[in-house]
Amino acid sequence: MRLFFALWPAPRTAGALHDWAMRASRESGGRVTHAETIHLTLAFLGEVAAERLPAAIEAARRVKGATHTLPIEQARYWKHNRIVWAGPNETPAPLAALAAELKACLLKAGFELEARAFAAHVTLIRNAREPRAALPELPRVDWPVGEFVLVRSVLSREGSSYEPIERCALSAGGRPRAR
Ligand code: 2AM
Repeated sequence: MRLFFALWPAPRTAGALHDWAMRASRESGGRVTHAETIHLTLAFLGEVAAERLPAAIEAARRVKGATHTLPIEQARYWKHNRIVWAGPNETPAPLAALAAELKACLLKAGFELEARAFAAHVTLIRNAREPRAALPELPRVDWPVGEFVLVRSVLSREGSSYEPIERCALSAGGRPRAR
């Protein structure tokens, strides 16, 4: 099965991003991500044997991340993969820590991950062309992050569909730092 870990926004956040993407697609064309499938990937596992699923869940449960707010402040076009994405100007420290700890737990559990660094981005339009004019201004979006999700991605001719497998709650203080 094809697995990845992600932050999944509440409908209000997803709706605001989707509405913006619909307007932005006037400049870029392409396929706008449905509101229900908008997400921010934390770690991409790719194809994993079904019997390894419990190990992925166990690794995720070891992660003690902190709840935080993720501001979506910039939108850009990436030529190399033809997407329009939105994300924070700088990755919030609790999000960077969450992605790093998750990666460490997955590696320890024997999963293979891509070497490339974590880049906090939300893909909002795929198969986009370079926007002809400036993208519309983003609405103010402060995404409340209270959990992360292990997701199964099922590819079909209509695109990917996503099935949440396990939700892992973050806590207000995260893990108390060792002194
Ligand atoms: P993207 O949004 O930038 O395309 C599910 O495929 C999610 O995992 C997508 O959000 C995708 O990012 C991300 N992802 C990261 N690495 C990937 C890879 N090598 N192949 C496919 N998707 C990947």
